[in-house]
Amino acid sequence: MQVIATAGHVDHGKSALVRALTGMEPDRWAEERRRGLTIDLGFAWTKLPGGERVAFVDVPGHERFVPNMLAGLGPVPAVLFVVAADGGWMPQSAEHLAAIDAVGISHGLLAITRSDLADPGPATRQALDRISRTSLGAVPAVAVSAVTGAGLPDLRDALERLVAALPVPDPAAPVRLWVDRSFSIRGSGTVVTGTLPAGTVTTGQELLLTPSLRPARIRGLESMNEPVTSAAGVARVAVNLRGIPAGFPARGMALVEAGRWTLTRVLDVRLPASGAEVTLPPEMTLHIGSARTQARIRTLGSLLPPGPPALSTVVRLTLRDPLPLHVGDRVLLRDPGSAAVTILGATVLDVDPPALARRGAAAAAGRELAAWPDPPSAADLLRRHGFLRAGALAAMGVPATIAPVAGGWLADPDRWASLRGRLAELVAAHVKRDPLAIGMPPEVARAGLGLPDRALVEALAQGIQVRLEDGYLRPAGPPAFLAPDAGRLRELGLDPRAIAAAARAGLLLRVTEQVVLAPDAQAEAARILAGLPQPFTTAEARQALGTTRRVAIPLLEYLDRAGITQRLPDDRRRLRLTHAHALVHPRAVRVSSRKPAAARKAR
Ligand SMILES: Nc1nc2c(ncn2[C@@H]2O[C@H](COP(=O)(O)OP(=O)(O)OP(=O)(O)O)[C@@H](O)[C@H]2O)c(=O)[nH]1
Ligand SMILES: [Mg+2]
Repeated sequence: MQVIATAGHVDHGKSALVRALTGMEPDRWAEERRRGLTIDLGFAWTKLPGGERVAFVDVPGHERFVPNMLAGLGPVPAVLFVVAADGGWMPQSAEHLAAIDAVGISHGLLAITRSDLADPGPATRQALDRISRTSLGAVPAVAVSAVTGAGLPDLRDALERLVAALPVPDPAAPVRLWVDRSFSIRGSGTVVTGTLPAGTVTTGQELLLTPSLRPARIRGLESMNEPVTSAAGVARVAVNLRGIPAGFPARGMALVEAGRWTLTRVLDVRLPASGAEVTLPPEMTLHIGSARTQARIRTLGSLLPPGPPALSTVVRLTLRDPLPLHVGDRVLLRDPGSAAVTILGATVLDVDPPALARRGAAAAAGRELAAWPDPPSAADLLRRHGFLRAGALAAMGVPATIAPVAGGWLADPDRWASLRGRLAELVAAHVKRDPLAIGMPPEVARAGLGLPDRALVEALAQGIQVRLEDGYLRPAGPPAFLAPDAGRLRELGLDPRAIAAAARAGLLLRVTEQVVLAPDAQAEAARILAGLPQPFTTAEARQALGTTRRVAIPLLEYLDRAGITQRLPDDRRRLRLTHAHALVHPRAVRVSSRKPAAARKAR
């Protein structure tokens, strides 16, 4: 099934044409029929000669009802553009075409109506010329008369070709059904209708009604007046809802799938660069789907003096009411107050933009976003945000193209690489400041690096010279042997008695009166020395341990006494075999040589 909206100036014959094509009355209200004027959206459908079903959303042409027209046009993939042969191109022809262009609709066809009243030639040429300069491009044109029926078979053929050329949307796409009508049926309760552009709705499914996010279960479904158990976009659907009181839903609300949309009040969008003569008012009406709300406009990166902001390519919008949006959505901005018809289309670049707190942040954001592709990718968003949860990215409508770094977090690769370096520096500095400290608590590192989650610190520590052990971050390898000198020990308030007591408690390793190391230095040294070709010289050992002779020599003598190393007559050393075996599992050595875990717990 496909859904096509009409468009065109008031009284040009849109409703008459829909009636002639479908046999259904699109003007639903008595007042509309009495006045011969469409006020609100009308819905009608038919089967084309080839069997394809097509529904029409018939819009009003009168300028007073442009918001209704936009609500009908918003979610449809194609338009039937109507121009009367005897009327020619008129103001709302232009305004509707501008709206189609702003929404970015690229499929359609032109019907020159009332061709029994005038030569359709001039109106056809005029309309095709205007249409060709928009997102619709070159479209087929058919001259028709709703009164005589002339041209209707050609129009049906043209509709069939149009429908056949329309892309089939993804049935698994996130559901966002903009409500265009709501009513209640005695015995069934609340019903809403809308154009489903993509995705699938099924009876029993639970959706959320925006902006309240009230849960609504689908009790029953109809498409083109027929009960169905599921409907895939593109479709016109009527949804009977459980859990929503009658009178609650209204046009502009949407039924959405949980977790697949971002309900937002602040968004960054890009306007087409259309020259400097257009000046943006401080506030405009934003339309998307069947919704409309007020949007405050802040130009990002305008270098112009104070006053009304000039049209810039990137602006931040703050909405009066939150809307369920995706990155890449097209929104329409309109200034109903302006003398000139102003309708602008904009592409959503970010639905959760960072606050512009710093001086110059707006200009920087403007420059950054101006360079983004259309639509932006996960890489672009991650470059801006640094980190995003996979779920948040999905709710932005952006496919994740890279794997999470930890616990569902995605990271910008450049930011991640530089954070790795900074974490190593941070931990090294921490240990250097206080070599006797047990290590750096990950929470301190998380705060220091400004990360949103501690799991990221743990993931960062992997693959660099930082290890997380017993809940503390320590530099892996050599830095463990940078012993504080006697002066530093005094500064830390560690006199020989305190050192001896701490060593007895397993809180540090007392190699000599002058050399004090971290408690696991002995096991760590043994692990490093086991990696050397045996036997090894004092110089080789010192280099591998990354320390000075002042520390290396007493440490090696200490290891000799502990039976971990053996000093040979030529002054070289080798690891004793038993320990070399044990060192395949470094923890085994640590457990057998000391009892720090218990001591730490006791602290
Ligand atoms: N002679 C002739 N009259 C037509 C034709 N199509 C529409 N009309 C008449 O033109 C008038 C306006 O037609 P509508 O179909 O109501 O026009 P509309 O575009 O739907 O108007 P709005 O919805 O108010 O924008 C009606 O009186 C129709 O009967 C046609 O092909 N030939
Ligand atoms: Mg009408």
